Amino acid sequence: MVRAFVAGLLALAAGAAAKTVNYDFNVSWVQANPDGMADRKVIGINGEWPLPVINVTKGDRLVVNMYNGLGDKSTSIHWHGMFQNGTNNMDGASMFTQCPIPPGSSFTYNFTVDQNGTYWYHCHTDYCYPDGYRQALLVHDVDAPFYDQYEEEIPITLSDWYHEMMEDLSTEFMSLYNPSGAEPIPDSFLMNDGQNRTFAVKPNTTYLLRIINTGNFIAQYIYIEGHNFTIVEVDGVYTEPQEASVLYVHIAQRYSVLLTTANSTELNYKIVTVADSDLMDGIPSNLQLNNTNWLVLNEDAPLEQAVITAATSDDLVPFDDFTLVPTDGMALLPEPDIQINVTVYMVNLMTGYNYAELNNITYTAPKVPTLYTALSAGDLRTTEVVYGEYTHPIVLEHNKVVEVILNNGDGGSHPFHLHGHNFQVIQREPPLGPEFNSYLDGDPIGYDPNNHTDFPPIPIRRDVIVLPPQGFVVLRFVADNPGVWVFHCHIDWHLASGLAMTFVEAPELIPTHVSIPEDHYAACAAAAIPTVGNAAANTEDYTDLTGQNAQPADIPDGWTSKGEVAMAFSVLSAVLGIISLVYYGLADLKHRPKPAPAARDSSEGEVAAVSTEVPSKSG
Ligand SMILES: *[C@@H]1O[C@H](CO)[C@@H](O)[C@H](O)[C@H]1NC(C)=O
Ligand SMILES: *[C@@H]1O[C@H](CO)[C@@H](O)[C@H](O)[C@H]1NC(C)=O
Ligand SMILES: *[C@@H]1O[C@H](CO)[C@@H](O)[C@H](O)[C@H]1NC(C)=O
Ligand SMILES: *[C@@H]1O[C@H](CO)[C@@H](O)[C@H](O)[C@H]1NC(C)=O
Ligand SMILES: *[C@@H]1O[C@H](CO)[C@@H](O)[C@H](O)[C@H]1NC(C)=O
Ligand SMILES: *[C@@H]1O[C@H](CO)[C@@H](O)[C@H](O)[C@H]1NC(C)=O
Ligand SMILES: *[C@@H]1O[C@H](CO)[C@@H](O)[C@H](O)[C@H]1NC(C)=O
Ligand SMILES: *[C@@H]1O[C@H](CO)[C@@H](O)[C@H](O)[C@H]1NC(C)=O
Ligand SMILES: *[C@@H]1O[C@H](CO)[C@@H](O)[C@H](O)[C@H]1NC(C)=O
Ligand SMILES: *[C@@H]1O[C@H](CO)[C@@H](O)[C@H](O)[C@H]1NC(C)=O
Ligand SMILES: *[C@@H]1O[C@H](CO)[C@@H](O)[C@H](O)[C@H]1NC(C)=O
Ligand SMILES: *[C@@H]1O[C@H](CO)[C@@H](O)[C@H](O)[C@H]1NC(C)=O
Ligand SMILES: [Cu+2]
Repeated sequence: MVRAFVAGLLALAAGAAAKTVNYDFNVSWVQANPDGMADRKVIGINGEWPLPVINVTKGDRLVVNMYNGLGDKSTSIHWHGMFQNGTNNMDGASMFTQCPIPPGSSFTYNFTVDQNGTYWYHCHTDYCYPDGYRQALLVHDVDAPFYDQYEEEIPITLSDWYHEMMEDLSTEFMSLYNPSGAEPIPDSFLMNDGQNRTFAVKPNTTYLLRIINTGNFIAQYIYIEGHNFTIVEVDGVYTEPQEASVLYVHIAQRYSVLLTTANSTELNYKIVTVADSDLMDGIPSNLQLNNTNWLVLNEDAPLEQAVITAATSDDLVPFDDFTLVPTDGMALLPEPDIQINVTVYMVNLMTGYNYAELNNITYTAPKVPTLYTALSAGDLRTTEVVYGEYTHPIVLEHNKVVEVILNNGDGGSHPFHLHGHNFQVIQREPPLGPEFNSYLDGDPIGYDPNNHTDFPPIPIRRDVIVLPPQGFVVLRFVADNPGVWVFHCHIDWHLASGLAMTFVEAPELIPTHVSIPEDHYAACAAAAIPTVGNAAANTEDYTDLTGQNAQPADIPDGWTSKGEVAMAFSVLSAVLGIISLVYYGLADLKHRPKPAPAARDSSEGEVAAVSTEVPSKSG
């Protein structure tokens, strides 16, 4: 059946022009119980959940008319991995490229898909996709180098799952009672939005598995007993085939793998997923970290639960994606024109809540979506000042080579995503594998430009990279896509905590590259969000940011360590007569406190690195 579908596309590709794929999405709350443990409200489309998988052929135009029928929540759709070259306003990132679409409003997404591989779509407005608003988007390509090597495709989404609504979890998360920033622990893990999935397959037959982590928070290992994978695509980039037995798929990452089934129909094979418990502050005893689903070769053979020999997820050795090579052979980009050096920190600010910062900025949404500021600021659009301090804007000149040095001052791993591009990953320490947590033993170690291993001649490119605990990654891309692009951690808790910054790329070209349809402005009007002005919505003087949304102040000296802050705020809560509200421990050690503001320039507790001579523009 799938083959018939693909054959139809082949006929199309051979002669006819690319087609338009139309969807009407009426977004509303529906009930679901994917793990069999709790009925809950989820965000459905046209009254259904799981949501529709979107299939397009490379070159197609995708038009999605979305109506927000939720009644009580604003939304948007981000087409994860789509470069939106010339259609920046279709990127779906609320307050970056559009207004959040309020209940009762409609909004049309309309863009062409001229990329390869495996993608997904998800809400990109405060805390919305983990309520179920996410699904696969698959691009079919008859010219894929592995196209004639498989018989059928099998899309596989992995996700963590919560029984409580994001709305309720988020108020516990960002609160005085959670000064350590411990993320809510999921209640279960899903495959294709359910559990105990069976995939009927034929023996000795090759399939293309398209694996996507559509979760909120937790990375998962995946392997299939008795089989290996051959990786052929990551995040939309075809790769030279490489064999792997275990994959580590962090939030928003995708892998396409060829899988040849066993010769015999004697047994069914276990597809095993193991949640990365390193990301969790505590593991509730009833949480099923590892789950079994099955490749079914024989309907009469038993479906047994996997017996996991590894004691913890750390004993599984995953494939290191840094070693992959894109089939298009794109060479290492030259020395950068622009170098951005940012470090992840987890901090407490004056509200007493926990925030995430890149250097000293926790992303705080502007009053006007940044793209609309770029469109309305006239010649000042090329200056960073108009975008406000707390959106953490960096203006990138057209076609310059950009290098991002991303250091991790935190003890957790972070899956970083860049909109509008994929990037070359030219360095990562420690590597994915047994050494992954090895920098946790001492202070964080930053990238040293004078002491690094050789860059790969043909580096892997992808759009989500795992930043190791207390380690670093170095990324390069060309600023060849005029527009406003978010660079952020894809753990939704961390995005909400401010782990994001804004690249404003070739702003002088944005007005000629991007035009905003009427319905996009209408959504803003309905949401009472201005569409002209600087980040503070000032239309008179774009350099005057008075009244901009600002991050909370730093905690004054003397309240410097997170432990003390946690203590102070828990004392405060006790004084207020509020007890036993602390569900996740205050004694969290995973998140490393950032040094006090006064100590930022000293070496103590700082990310150690040698500074560089590259003509640089740093965040
Ligand atoms: C899947 O199987 C496990 C083990 O038998 C069971 O505990 C769980 O409830 C099942 N999940 C669903 C959604 O039926
Ligand atoms: C989608 O965009 C194309 C190109 O701008 C335009 O021709 C077409 O009318 C648009 N379709 C819709 C439904 O807006
Ligand atoms: C989309 O493609 C996948 C994988 O080829 C297939 O399983 C699914 O049935 C397709 N969905 C539709 C609606 O065509
Ligand atoms: C498996 O398939 C391959 C290629 O389709 C074929 O050459 C081989 O003989 C098959 N092996 C068995 C045991 O069926
Ligand atoms: C999988 O690959 C490993 C090493 O890469 C090899 O030892 C093992 O035999 C392979 N297993 C299968 C089923 O091909
Ligand atoms: C995309 O697919 C085409 C073949 O359709 C191939 O030539 C090109 O190298 C691929 N690009 C990437 C980034 O995978
Ligand atoms: C299938 O059978 C062939 C020939 O007996 C063997 O070489 C191959 O390893 C088998 N493949 C699997 C997946 O069992
Ligand atoms: C598998 O899950 C069980 C229960 O959740 C846990 O005790 C065990 O350590 C897990 N194994 C791995 C490898 O995570
Ligand atoms: C961050 O540091 C820079 C340079 O020291 C300073 O100019 C800026 O005001 C700081 N921003 C915040 C939000 O603290
Ligand atoms: C260079 O880096 C290596 C590996 O990270 C480290 O062991 C070594 O001490 C560093 N050398 C210098 C001179 O900093
Ligand atoms: C965007 O399109 C321009 C012009 O066709 C091209 O040069 C550039 O490489 C594209 N960038 C991306 C990220 O697709
Ligand atoms: C990056 O910034 C950090 C903190 O300001 C500094 O210690 C480090 O030397 C810088 N690294 C590079 C490569 O510029
Ligand atoms: Cu993160």
